[in-house]
Amino acid sequence: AAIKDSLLAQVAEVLPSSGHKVTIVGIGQVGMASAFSILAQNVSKEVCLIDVCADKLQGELMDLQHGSNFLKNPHITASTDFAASANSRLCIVTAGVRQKEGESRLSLVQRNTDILKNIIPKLVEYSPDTILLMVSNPVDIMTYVAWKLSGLPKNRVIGSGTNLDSSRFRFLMSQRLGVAPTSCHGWIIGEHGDSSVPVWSGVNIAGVRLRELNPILGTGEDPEKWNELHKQVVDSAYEVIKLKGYTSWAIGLSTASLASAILRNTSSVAAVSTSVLGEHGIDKDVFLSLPCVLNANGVTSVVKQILTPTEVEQLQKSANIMSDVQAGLKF
Ligand code: 6V0
Repeated sequence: AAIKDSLLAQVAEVLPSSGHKVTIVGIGQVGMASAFSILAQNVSKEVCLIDVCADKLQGELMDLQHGSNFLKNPHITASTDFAASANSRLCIVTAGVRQKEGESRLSLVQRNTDILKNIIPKLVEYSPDTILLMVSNPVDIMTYVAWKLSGLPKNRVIGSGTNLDSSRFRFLMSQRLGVAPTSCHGWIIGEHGDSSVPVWSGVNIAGVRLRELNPILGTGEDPEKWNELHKQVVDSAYEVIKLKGYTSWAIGLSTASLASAILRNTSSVAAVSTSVLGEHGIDKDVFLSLPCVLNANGVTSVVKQILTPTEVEQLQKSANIMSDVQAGLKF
């Protein structure tokens, strides 16, 4: 008899799935940073990688599998065939082109829309109950495109949105104040990109609103120039891309934290891209980030933030930009 049979007396079948399967489409810098964060934090132990590049898939698969001893015995698969993604609870889409130095996210729009046409219908075919988490840029438009292509209800098509921008903002705030980012409360909403909106009116530590300490916080007149923080957030991706060619670790961690909220059904609030028609007076059918309650049913509520007239105006401007870009899309 084989050693396995001499060693083990089987008493029951192993169940085929944990019910927490995550598929990641696109195994470039962002896809792999997301996969690594999800596995290292044990957000899911069942990860399927999909890409068009078979050799790279095999290489990344083996490299991750060789780390299994340091993880929770994950079940990792990799394929160019979407059949491998079947029965995923969550599909994260990071496939597509990224910005070159100095290029804006919006310039990628038609190229990445064409790529999504080959991806989204297949994901939904194999996992009709899935939640889609879009990361490819321009992420707000790609979330709208994925919603259109998928036929899924809006609550189950989510963009990673300004969760990353908000994290960048909270890091910069923490640097100024010497308080941990998790205790620096500040939200960036709207477009993940050049027209994002910092909600200065709500920025607080332990409920102490910084606007009460300094009523011109975030404006051009503020001698402490807190508005520089938002400028730095907007410039972050340009800066990192100029220095290392791409961004990866922060977006990977951001993606894993959203995946955790969804798979663990936590109902935590995160700034993600969702349908904003009717919110804050927006009359366009576009996706932008607002603070959302995230759980196993996707986005189940949008937090009605109390915004100033200037913040509402900026948000509506973001919505108009998205709507104009969407009007020119061919799909
Ligand atoms: P990358 O390293 O070039 O990887 C892209 C991957 O997509 C490659 O492995 C390609 O082979 C793969 N790919 C291309 N077409 C297909 C297809 N049809 N099916 C499957 N796979 C395909 O890019 P990187 O990982 O750096 O960026 C990926 C996307 O994420 C870009 O659009 C970025 O702009 C975007 N980002 C979004 C962020 C966000 O906050 N939402 C942050 C960073 C980057």
